[in-house]
Amino acid sequence: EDGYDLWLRYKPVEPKLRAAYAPLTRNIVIAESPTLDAARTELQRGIGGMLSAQLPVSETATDGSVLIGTPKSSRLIADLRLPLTGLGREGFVIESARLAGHDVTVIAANDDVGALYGTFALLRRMQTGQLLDHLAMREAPASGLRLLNHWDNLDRTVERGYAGFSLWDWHKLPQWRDPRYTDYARANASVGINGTVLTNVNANAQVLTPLYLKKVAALADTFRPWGIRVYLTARFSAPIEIGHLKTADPLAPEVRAWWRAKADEIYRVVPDFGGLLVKANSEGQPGPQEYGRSHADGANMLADAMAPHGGTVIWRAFVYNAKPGEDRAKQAYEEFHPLDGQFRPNVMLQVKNGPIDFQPREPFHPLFGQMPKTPVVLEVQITKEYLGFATHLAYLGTMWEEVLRADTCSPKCGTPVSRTIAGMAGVSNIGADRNWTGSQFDQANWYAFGRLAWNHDIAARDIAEEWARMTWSNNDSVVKPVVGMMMQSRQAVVNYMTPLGLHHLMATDHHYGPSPWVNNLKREDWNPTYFHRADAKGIGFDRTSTGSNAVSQYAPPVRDCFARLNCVSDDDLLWFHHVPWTYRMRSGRTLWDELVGRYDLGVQQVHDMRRTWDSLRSRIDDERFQQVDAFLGIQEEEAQWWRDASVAYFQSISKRPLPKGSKTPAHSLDYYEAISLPYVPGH
Ligand code: BDP
Repeated sequence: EDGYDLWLRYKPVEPKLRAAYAPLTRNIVIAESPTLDAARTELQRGIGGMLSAQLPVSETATDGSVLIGTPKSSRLIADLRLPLTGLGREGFVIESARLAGHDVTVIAANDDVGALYGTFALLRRMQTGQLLDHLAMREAPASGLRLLNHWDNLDRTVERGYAGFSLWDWHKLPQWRDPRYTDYARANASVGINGTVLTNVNANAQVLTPLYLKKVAALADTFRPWGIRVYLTARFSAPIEIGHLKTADPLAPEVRAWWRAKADEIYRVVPDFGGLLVKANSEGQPGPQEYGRSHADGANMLADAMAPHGGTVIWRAFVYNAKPGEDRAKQAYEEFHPLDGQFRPNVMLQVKNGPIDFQPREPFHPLFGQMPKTPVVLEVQITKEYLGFATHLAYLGTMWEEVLRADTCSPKCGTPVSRTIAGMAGVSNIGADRNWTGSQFDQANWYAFGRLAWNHDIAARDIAEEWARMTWSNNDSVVKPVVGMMMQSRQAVVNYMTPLGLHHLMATDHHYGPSPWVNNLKREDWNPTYFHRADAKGIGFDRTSTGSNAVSQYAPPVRDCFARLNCVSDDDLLWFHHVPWTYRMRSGRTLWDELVGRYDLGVQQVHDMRRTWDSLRSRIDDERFQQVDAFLGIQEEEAQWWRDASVAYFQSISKRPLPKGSKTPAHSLDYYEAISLPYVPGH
């Protein structure tokens, strides 16, 4: 058990369940197609593992048959006349049915891929110990785009990757198709992920050359049966770099022609290519603004090239180059809000969950709900760039649930972010490590991303429980403590890194460890001091009308709440307000005491997780147990480091005594400021 099998372990179930499942899974009635073959092999693998039984293919239905397919692929399913309308291509029904006098289980869909998703849903039921009688399930995805974004470079390094090198072994493709590609696709399909962007948003035009497109095609062929389309990132200056044009101006006829020809070429090798993801005019990436054109001009030009093939252009809203004195949090809204309605129908706008950059906690991005004419994709970061990399245990289901449920009040209150989006994109945490994600618990974030992208309303706790049952054990004595750890883990990170709405206090560039004191970087908005603004009187970024007025970008009821001290939540307080150290919090403590208290709590929470994990020693297989145990040890040390460094620094500014019971940091501030790590992964 090294974690390779993810949540698809298919371990033998307890005898009682085996007795319940066996009569209902005697054989499988299924037609042949690449996707139905995938469904069949997966079900056979699952039954083989869980029930130690074969699942033979049968031509006819008997008692205990599992029928899988579509009305088109199966006469029997067609005759059952199941209610498949409204399910789209990807939805499915699972029903316990009676067929010619036999008790059978039917997994039916309009398209093979829906049948595949239904098969995984049935397997999940079994893996989580639920019964298979009287089934009447009906599911369809909440949105059509459920996309992983790999920030993988062609040299196999991964930007912000903490799980080893890239899975894509470009050098050996297309001839060598690593079997891991299929396992990757299985895992994605099992949670409904239906697209993958293979390359980094900080893009390299080489991937669009014929040499690489052949390799891309090999990956696309491998993923296709599992319902996954490939996408690539497009470097906006590619016409110059690989097309030898003098310009990449989106309105120049030769540039438009070049991209049209490129799109034609891509679709010749990958007929179901998903589309292009673009980061433009952000952090040094080229874009249309260099030619005096807008984001819409750039996106539409690419969209016109893709349209004849049914391809999509996903344009990122993560832009910043704020001028001195301007609030970086406002820039995306300012640039994109006026463009609503100007994009071609095959353009989607991909917006990060919060207005700055994947911080442990941010308020939701003001563009959600406010681009009614543009399909908006919610982008979250699965890889934990700002949450302790692979070693810190932080279950992000709770973070994404928080943003999905945030009320945009656009067009009216009661409109959560989940109801304003057309898809979800997750920056992948997957690499070539045996356990895929760099740690056992980070697998849960891949899993939770897929589940929430499929169904924006499932509770993070339920997802954690499913995952824990499939990954660790179905025994409640394991599930309960594991879920308990997961559910408090992200808040613990917030507490020991950036409590009460603080943000961007991480070390320069690689973002590992605390550096709230940094104030000398070239750009104002790279400096932690720019974000926390601590001074003798208080701390926090005033984003109300007396400050940057970023609150004005939200719908009035949201704006008014964020702007008022008696309405804004403690969690967002210092994001929106500069508050005196002596300010009385809801807890009755002063802000200073509360801040230190949160840092202390964060450390305590990690300590508690460690104790909980230790109590599971005898119930978890050794290899995985040891790794988690060691990582929690690292996390505890580093939580203490974060707490001590931050408290020492803020105390040097507030000049206030620590609250009673709170310990003096182990070292002086100079010691923490002098820490510098020469080699840190992922940047
Ligand atoms: C930031 C990362 C940087 C990415 C950027 C992005 O530090 O590596 O390129 O996001 O999303 O958080 O483009």
